[in-house]
Amino acid sequence: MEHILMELPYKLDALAPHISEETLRYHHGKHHAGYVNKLNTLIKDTEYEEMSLEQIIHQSDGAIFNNAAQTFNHDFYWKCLSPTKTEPSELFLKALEEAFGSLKTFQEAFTQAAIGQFGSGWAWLVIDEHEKLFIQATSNAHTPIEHHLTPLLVCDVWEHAYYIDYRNERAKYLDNFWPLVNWEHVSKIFENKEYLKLSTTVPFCNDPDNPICEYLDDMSRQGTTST
Ligand code: MN3
Repeated sequence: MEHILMELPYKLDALAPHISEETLRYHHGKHHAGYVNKLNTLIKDTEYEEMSLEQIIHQSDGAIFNNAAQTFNHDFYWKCLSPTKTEPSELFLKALEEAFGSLKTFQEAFTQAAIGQFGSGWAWLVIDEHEKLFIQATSNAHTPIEHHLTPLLVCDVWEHAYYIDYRNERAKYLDNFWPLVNWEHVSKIFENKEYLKLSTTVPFCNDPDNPICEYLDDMSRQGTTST
């Protein structure tokens, strides 16, 4: 199974001025592509060759884990962004308010987690099996799906995500991350979290009558393809 670089769901210049075309060109075309290519090289003729990304993440370590997890994390990151303004759904907003007080206090706490992550990593909003929403920062390639948590939102805080546009000023990048958040995508995952929980153990749900299955299968297909 060869893993394929996911196509961006928007044009390279669509996120400007918040994230420039040059950043997207490097971040997607060089960094993300680099992880996918490296992964394909590393898994060739190994036990990981026929596994889905999620399976590799759960079963590998070292360079194979790093490149598989970075492939997953970037696929997820691009889908969390949108050039058009979106709003959280009522149901999701209510859950955010219950967990964090308000959308604003959630954003402040998430921003602090993103800025506070020492070195390279990711800031996430995740939901656990008890339906508890929380913010988590992970270092390097680490990802909540290692621990069977369902990610809802992510911000890439590796310097390559913001250095071209904001140099070392991660806080400025965070200010410019919020207007791009695809709340519709985040809300859609939240409202269908039962299926997503399953997806961390069953990568393909294959139910043609279920729209969320279709969506998950699309996500999987965009990351991988059978040869
Ligand atoms: Mn990155």
